[in-house]
Amino acid sequence: MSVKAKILIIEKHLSASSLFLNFKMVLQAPSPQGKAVLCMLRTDPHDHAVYRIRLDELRNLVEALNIEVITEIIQTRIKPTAKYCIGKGKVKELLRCVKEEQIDVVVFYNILRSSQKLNLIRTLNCDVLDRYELTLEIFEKMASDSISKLQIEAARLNKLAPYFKLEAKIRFHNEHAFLRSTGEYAFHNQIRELTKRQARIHSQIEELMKKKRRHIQKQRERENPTVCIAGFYNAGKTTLFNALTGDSKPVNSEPFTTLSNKYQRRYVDSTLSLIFIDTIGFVLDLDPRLIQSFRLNLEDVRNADLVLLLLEVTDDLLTLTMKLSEGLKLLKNIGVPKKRVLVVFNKIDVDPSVGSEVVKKLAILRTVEWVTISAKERINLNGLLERIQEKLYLLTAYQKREHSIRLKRINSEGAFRK
Ligand SMILES: Nc1nc2c(ncn2[C@@H]2O[C@H](COP(=O)(O)OP(=O)(O)OP(=O)(O)O)[C@@H](O)[C@H]2O)c(=O)[nH]1
Ligand SMILES: [Mg+2]
Repeated sequence: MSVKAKILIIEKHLSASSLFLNFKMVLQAPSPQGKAVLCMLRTDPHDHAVYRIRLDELRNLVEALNIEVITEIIQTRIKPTAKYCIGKGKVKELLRCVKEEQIDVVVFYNILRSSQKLNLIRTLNCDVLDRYELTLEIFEKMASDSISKLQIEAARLNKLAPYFKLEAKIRFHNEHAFLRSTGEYAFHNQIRELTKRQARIHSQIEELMKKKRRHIQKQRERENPTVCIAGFYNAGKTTLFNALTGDSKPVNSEPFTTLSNKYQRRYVDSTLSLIFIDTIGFVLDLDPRLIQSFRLNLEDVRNADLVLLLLEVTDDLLTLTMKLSEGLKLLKNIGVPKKRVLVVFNKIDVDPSVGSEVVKKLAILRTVEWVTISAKERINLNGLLERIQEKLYLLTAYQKREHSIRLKRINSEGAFRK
């Protein structure tokens, strides 16, 4: 069902009580289908290559929803317009294309403001999604457990609440008093219900967060080091998790096969066991609101003793460079410093010579530690385990040293104050 159709349904039901029921229906509506146009506003006129990688990723995500991509419309402009994000002339071109090709959905790479989305839907008369909403559509398709569903709903409400508020406000202002009109009462009622729902989900997530922190604390007390496998979707995180722990979690070439974290112990020897954690995949230009909504998953990444940043050596050099620097930046934003990261280049089985060549060319690798493997063909997994142990040993030694320096400093400050 298209967003336009969903809005029409809401507009048909004018009683105050049915308004909220319909709002619920929109949140649970089926994914978009059919034919799509990709649209992007390129704000850097000197960008001749990176935008292509971003658009290709958008295309992959759209195709993962079984939507056929008919064409792409790109505009270069320093600033987005307030009304449509792209300029008026481009909107006309888009409208022509939507009509001629009978397009069902226009997918924007740029994140749209509520007013821009509403204006585009009204002008184009078809469904309009941005990168954030598209990612959520895929999450929804792949989600099977209640925690993932809760986090998806939180993320959806974060983005959709302002849109619904705007939509309800416009309708309320355009409406005349009549027997079945929604009126001011219904508008405020809808906003109140929305805010309540957001607050309820927020407190449920906070409760789960407390539980998770207690669990992490217990794990720390037992002194089992945790190793988190992070990276972009499809990098092979679950394949590596299964290969290292003997588990058999689902592996798939579709994006976001893993949504909720998976845990498994691996005994390295009689004295050491490691807890491996498989996590949700990253996407390029991850929206901070999505990070915030998935903080339950990311708490494990933040608290892990070591994070493996998994990358596909099969990507071309530019994509690999982008993913590596974005991945490190994302981890830093979550609270994981570079010294706690080990970069792992996966899929070297595809073409070992290309793999080593690409890795040599990545200048950034002078400042990070890395290793090459094939999770699927189990190449160099022992080498990876050795590096993990080495790094964990250094990190604990480092942490102990930092701790004693901090203690000394506190003691000396105390002595000085006396
Ligand atoms: N050739 C090759 N393919 C691999 C390797 N590791 C994983 N794959 C393939 O890559 C695809 C994605 O693997 P997953 O393990 O599901 O990747 P993921 O990172 O867990 O993906 P998400 O859960 O979607 O984030 C699958 O088709 C795997 O068979 C590898 O070492 N070599
Ligand atoms: Mg996975």
